[in-house]
Amino acid sequence: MKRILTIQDISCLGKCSITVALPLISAMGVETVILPTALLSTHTMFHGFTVKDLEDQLIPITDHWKKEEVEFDAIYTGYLGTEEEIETVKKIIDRFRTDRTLVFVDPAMGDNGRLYPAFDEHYALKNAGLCAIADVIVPNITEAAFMTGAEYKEIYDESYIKDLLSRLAGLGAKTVALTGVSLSEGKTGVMGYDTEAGEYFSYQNDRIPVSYHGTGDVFSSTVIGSLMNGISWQNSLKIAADYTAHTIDVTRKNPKKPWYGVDFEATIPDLLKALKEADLLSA
Ligand code: PXL
Repeated sequence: MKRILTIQDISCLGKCSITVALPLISAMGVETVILPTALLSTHTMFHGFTVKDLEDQLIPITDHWKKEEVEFDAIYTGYLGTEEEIETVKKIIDRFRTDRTLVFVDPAMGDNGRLYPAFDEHYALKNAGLCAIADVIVPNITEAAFMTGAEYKEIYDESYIKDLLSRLAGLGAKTVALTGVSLSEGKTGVMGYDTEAGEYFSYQNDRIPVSYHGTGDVFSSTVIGSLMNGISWQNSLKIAADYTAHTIDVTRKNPKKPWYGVDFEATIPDLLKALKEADLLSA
């Protein structure tokens, strides 16, 4: 069984970061080791949340793992609360990376043209430094613009997206994928670029006119889970885009949905079906 390490916060209530990554990636048949960077009562879209920084635990925990000679097939990082955490995470990647470790970075820090309340432009540049050492990165357009100094646009064409992809590639990652890319009216999806093969990949779904918290984490967890199942990066992006769109649709139709996250628990069987079909196709 493949084993991945995911480094992000635990938001006890809120369906994001580790409480999405752990169930989803485990359900996809991949052992998921967690390194919690902070413990929050809820995610930061709630008012009055509590937060306990766990920064001082990161090195002691990983020291212990080193003694146990544990190895990871992938390291997946998500929301990291502070610049210091980013620096520590870079050191941890350095310590555990081998020739066969896939380093996957979701620089979760903003959306819709704005950074989340906890972050500023300096933080975004630190995250660009983390993306530089990754094999695969999956920012949205907001995060890409803040990390590369490009203008954030809501109305754009494919050449704007290709320019963002080339700026992201310039940071250093091998495969770059932009999420929340709309290439025609009523559509949304993902566009990726493999710097080694010089290949683009684009996939669009119908846009569902609602927005829920945690969908970026659902998308990223599904991409890394698919990659660990031996699925190509293009098909992994497609499976994740379809699964995220499907989960948003199911959530939207639930009259009793909580406001703070999506009903990914209800759609896990559909994800596993898609994964099985992809495996069969590539066999
Ligand atoms: O889903 C991203 C995320 C993760 N963790 C925390 C957050 C957010 C987004 O706001 O607040 C604590």
